[in-house]
Amino acid sequence: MKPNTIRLISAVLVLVLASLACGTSSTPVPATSVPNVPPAPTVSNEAVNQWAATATASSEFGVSGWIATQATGAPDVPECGDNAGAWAASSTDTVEWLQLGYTTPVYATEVVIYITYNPDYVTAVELIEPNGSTHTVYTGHPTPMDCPDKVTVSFPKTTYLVSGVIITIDQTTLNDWSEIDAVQLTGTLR
Ligand SMILES: [Ca+2]
Repeated sequence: MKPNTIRLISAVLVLVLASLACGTSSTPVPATSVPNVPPAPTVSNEAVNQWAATATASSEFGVSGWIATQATGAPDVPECGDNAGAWAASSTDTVEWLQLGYTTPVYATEVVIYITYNPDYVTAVELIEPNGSTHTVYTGHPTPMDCPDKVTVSFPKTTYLVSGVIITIDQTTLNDWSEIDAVQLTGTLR
């Protein structure tokens, strides 16, 4: 082989190798993953548990302790007994009501009443729609129970939104206070 031919072949080989090397490094890597796209906002159908945000009552025993708003928020009475962290009426032998408001209206399925002194004198539980309409979901007679007690009132999911609860207690046969520490509302957003 002539030297010129050898040089020509060598030059071609160098060019081919160089182009292969360049091609390898510059070839775009095909996309193998889909970019993260945030899911469209959806209304969850999971249960929402809420503690009361507001509370009023037919009467209140104290000026800071035992007032209606002591039944807002999560339970904070550590053990059964007469405790200022719960709501108590002004008298011990009356029929009284406690009305609670919740931040997020839900299609309700359950109300749980935390009673930390003299349960269970609950005689009615009503649900309140945002427009003020009320629906009775529980009625009963005063039935003394061990203290403390959670009175759970479950019912088929409402067809209307619920933003409040009214609890009626009957202390006429008790002649002592029946105190409510907290009230949880459970439901779904749709
Ligand atoms: Ca409380």
